[in-house]
Formats: sequence, C-alpha cells, structure tokens
Amino acid sequence: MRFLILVFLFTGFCVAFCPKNSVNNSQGDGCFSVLELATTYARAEEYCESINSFAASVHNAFDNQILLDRARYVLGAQLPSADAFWLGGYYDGSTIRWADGSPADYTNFMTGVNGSGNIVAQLQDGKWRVAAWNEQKPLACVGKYESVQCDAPCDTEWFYAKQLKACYKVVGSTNGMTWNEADTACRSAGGILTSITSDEENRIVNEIATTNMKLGKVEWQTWTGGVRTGPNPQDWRWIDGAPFNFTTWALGQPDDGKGIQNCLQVYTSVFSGEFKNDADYLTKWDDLQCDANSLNGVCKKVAKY
Ligand SMILES: [Ca+2]
Repeated sequence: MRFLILVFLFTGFCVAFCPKNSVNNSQGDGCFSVLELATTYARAEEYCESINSFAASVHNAFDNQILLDRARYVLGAQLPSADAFWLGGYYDGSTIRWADGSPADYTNFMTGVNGSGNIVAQLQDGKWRVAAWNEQKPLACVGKYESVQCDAPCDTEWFYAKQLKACYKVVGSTNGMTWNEADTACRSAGGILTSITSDEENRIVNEIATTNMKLGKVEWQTWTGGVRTGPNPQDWRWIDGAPFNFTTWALGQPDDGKGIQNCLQVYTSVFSGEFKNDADYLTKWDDLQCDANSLNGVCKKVAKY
C-alpha cells in the first residue's frame, strides 16, 4: 500500500515555466523578456545579466515575431514613445555578432542599412536596423527556463500530493528535535510546518512521517504547524494561515497537560502497540509541550502545479 502511494506521489508531467513577465521562444528552450526602460546598449546588456539572461539573439522569423508581439504589448502600455528596441547583436556592416555567442543564422534587416552599430528591431514592422551605442532604447533579453527540472512539481526530496497541490518533506533528527527546531528546519528548506486540513492530508502526513522512521530513543513523534492560541480545546491555529476546521484529536486530547502543551504532534503508526487501544490514538493528534524531544516534523509548501 505504501509503495503504491509513493509511486503516485512521485508521478508528474513536464511543464515548462518562464519567469514572470516573459514568454517562451519558438523552440521552447528559452524565454524572452522586454524591459520597459530606455537605456543605452551597454547598460542594456547589464540589465539582461541582472535577470540571469542575455541581450536577445534572434534565429528565425517566429522568434522575431514573438519578440515583436511582446515588445508591442509591454511598450505600448509602458513606453509609448519607443520606436524600436535593442537586440543583443552588433552589425559591422556585413556580419552579426550576437552577445550570447550564438551563430548568425538569420537576419531581418530593413533595406538600405548602412554602417555598423548595435541592432535594434523596429516596433512598426519588426525590421532591424542599427543604432548608435548611446541612443536610449528599451531592450529585449533572452534567458533559459526558470524551472530547471520541468518535470517536477516539487523540488527534490519533497513528496508531491497532486490532489492537494502541495509538497511535503520530513525534517528529522535521530537525536530528536523541539518544535522550534522543526519550524526552523522547515523554513530553511523553503517550506513551513504543515497544516492538516482534511482527512486526506492527515493520511498523507502520517504516511510521510513514518516512511523509514522508527522512534528509537526519541519519545515523541511528529510535529505539525499547529499551535495553541488560548486555554480552550478549540483555541488552535495553523502557522501557515490555513483554517483550523478539520480536527482529529486522540482520545482525551487536547488535555494541555501541566498547562504547558502548546504545540500539535501526531501519533503516527510508529506508536503502534504503545496504547491500550491503538485506534484511539494512531494517526490522531495530541497537544504537547513545544520543547519535547520529537523524532521529526512534516513541512509543506505549495506545488508548482
Ligand atoms: Ca496532550
């Protein structure tokens, strides 16, 4: 059963992402951005580098049109006085040198271009000409996909729960960890201690928290992002802001033992056999003192898709 669930969790599909405010090129291996500021060519290159891209090279008519459409869309709203935008190339009068080192295998110069200079594309018709280095133009950049692993909805080592559009990761230590230590570990991994907002999510948290885990010398088990907000049994919240509507407390919990139990742990199946009646406790919740030494915690973050 567990094997089947993990196979399901790991199943994804390939979706490529371009960074915000950019569009795919025609080959699907790069993203075009047009920046809505006017600048000299030298500064244009620096701006592109600052967003991990190059001043754009163009290798076919499709890309030229994609860039033109993007430039008209961006500049029409932001910089209506612009007449052309920088590409990432220099024309010496006979050949093109692209700034990204790619081959000069396509041109779209207007007729009658004379002299040398950096290449601009005209907004009116997409044709190219050259401009002096110190003219102020908007610029186009080309970069690689933001997502290096386009087939993964979650980062490496995170479990994908497709139906919840969420990624989960166990943080743990054989020496145990307090709630604060689990909280810190989740945040440094880019997530947050998980909320549990449905029976399905509770099942997933239990599955993940017990995979290859044994209690050993650690007395308590799995931290979540539940924290007490007041003295009453219903006074709880999830630190990720999810509504605290679903609950599945163990028998007699939350009991606020000694008046210091302010953090929410799950009795997972590694406690099997520890109770008089396992069904009253296993996969259910307990309030626990936050400095208790627990085996692990489950972190969550939103999946990319
Ligand atoms: Ca308790």
